[in-house]
Amino acid sequence: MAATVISGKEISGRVKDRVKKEAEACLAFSRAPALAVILVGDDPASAVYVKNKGKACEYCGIRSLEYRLPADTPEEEVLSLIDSLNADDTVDGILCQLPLPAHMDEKKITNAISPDKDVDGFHPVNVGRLYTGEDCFLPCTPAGILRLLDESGVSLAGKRAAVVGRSNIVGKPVAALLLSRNATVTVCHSGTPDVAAVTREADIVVVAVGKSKFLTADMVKPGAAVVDVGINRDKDGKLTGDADFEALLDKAGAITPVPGGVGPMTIAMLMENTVKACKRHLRLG
Ligand code: L34
Repeated sequence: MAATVISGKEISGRVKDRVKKEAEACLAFSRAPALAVILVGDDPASAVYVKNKGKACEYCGIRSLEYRLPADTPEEEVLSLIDSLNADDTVDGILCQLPLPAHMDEKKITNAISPDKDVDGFHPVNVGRLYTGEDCFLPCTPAGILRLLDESGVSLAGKRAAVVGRSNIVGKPVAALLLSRNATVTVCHSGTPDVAAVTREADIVVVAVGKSKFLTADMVKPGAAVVDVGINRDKDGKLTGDADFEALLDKAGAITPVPGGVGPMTIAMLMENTVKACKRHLRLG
């Protein structure tokens, strides 16, 4: 039986419709939510993602402030911009699009954002809260993955989950979230001798390694749910994920496509976090 294709486009559309209503409530009460996005340099993929974030803000009624800085901007300049945005009571969320140019210290910049405006959920305070199960800003891609699974009726409690990739922005936090939902989680990485042996046991496979068609059909248990976080561009500029989508259609129970899967959910979760930050700042709800 062919796998269910989980549409991130559709699910993110429903999330954004709800966010839009909440943003209207913020506006009626006081002011629209506001998100500041800092983009340093001219990485073409980052430019696309930031553009998509701006479009989503417009749709949801979130005021978007974009700061596009040249690649050779001194680190201190970005830090002082963040300081002024931290101090600005009309700004609810701040994010600095990654990756940053090589001369900048990503940790230093991420840590400069006030935890109560950290709508990316990258600040160590929010990371710690996630791990200890406290209320926090969840990182957008992991939160989007959980929402995709929930909305598609994939249950997590008691299931085996394999996460392939251990980055701070996807692999590690998605593992923590799956664990918090009572899945039994294994995280595989470049030092794992036999990744396939782990993924074959899993009911849910999340793959975030940045290698086109890394997850092949023989690595997946029949009927498993596959979440593809990869965005790779092939020779002709076509987007491909980290999973062999075509082959997995006949093997998986459910699978997310690329594009139109996790990417749009990342953005929808950012919109949710921004409204959450705004409601807190306004002491609303
Ligand atoms: N600070 N940096 C910060 N926060 C983030 O949450 C991100 N991320 C990741 C990269 N750096 C970041 C994003 O915004 C990845 N990411 C992201 C956002 C949007 C999309 C993909 C990744 C997206 O819109 N994807 C579309 C296709 C886009 C295209 O045509 O290239 C999709 O349908 O998957």
